[in-house]
Amino acid sequence: MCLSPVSALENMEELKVHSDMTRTELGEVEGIPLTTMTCDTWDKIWAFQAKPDDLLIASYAKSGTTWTQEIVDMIQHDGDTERCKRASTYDRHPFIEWVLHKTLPTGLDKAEEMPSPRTLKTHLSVQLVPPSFWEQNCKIIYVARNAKDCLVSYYHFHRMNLLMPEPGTWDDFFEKYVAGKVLWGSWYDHVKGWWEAKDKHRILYLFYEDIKENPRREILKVLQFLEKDLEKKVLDKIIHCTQFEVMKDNPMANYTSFPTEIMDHSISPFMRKGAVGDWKNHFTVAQNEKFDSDYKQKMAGTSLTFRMEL
Ligand code: PPS
Repeated sequence: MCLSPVSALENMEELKVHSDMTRTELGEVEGIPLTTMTCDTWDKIWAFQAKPDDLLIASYAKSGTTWTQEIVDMIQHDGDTERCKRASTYDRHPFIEWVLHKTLPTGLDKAEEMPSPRTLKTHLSVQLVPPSFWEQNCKIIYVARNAKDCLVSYYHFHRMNLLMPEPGTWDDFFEKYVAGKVLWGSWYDHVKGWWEAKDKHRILYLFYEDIKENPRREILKVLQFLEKDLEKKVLDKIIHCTQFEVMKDNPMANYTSFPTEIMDHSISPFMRKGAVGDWKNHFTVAQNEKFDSDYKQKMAGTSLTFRMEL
């Protein structure tokens, strides 16, 4: 079933703001910091039943998830922009471990209601992905972004998303991120864990920097992975519509449909800079040295490499 943009919107549950919606505290599942609401529903999340034709888009937070979601949705809908505007990113692709409020449908509820084939989102570390995804041999697209730009983007996201844990100052957040004491845990363990998994499962591992450098080349990889073939003019349209400036103006992709009590874009827009190398505007020289030496240790022994600038 494919709803027209209007009927899909009419069927969408309105996102209500509740007075007890406040910045979340963190709990832990197997040592990974997750929101207390995710921890409280963990048994259900772990028992989630994936289907063989589910596609999972996975990432560490702020790595280009929304961008990848838009690229995938446009491919799945043959470049039909109206169909891709049927609902916000948040409603098009259920976020399996997310619980906004106890009275609102969870990511799992949305996934369960959704007809197949479903495209789902997660920021979970590979070892926390519900086992049915592996049992069903689902396709997974993982997108990774260099640690420094991810940190900067995550800091600003904590400032503007008023349900995220309190970020503290830039210096505080920097320390927490390096120590892996932030929501979804250590960036280092996340990217390395998924990198190892890609050789054992149907995982397409993409890099934000590569998509930025050459979107055509990377979108072609996604097309091939999804076993789709599109005419050149459709591909050109997808490249155009998934550019940063175009997505920034797309209310169905830029998270402006969220109430300002949850995401306050006047503090920092969700579509903030969309650049590679913005970390240079944030890191002090001392922070950069400290980060680099710690990075070397944490990333020793992996074949995974990142570009911090283009
Ligand atoms: S989330 O909340 O974890 O799902 O965020 P996520 O979508 O992974 O990452 C948000 C960052 O990705 C940038 N973005 C883009 N960059 C380039 N091109 C396009 N089309 C695009 N769409 C989103 C977004 O601006 C966030 O990065 P920063 O550095 O904060 O700008």
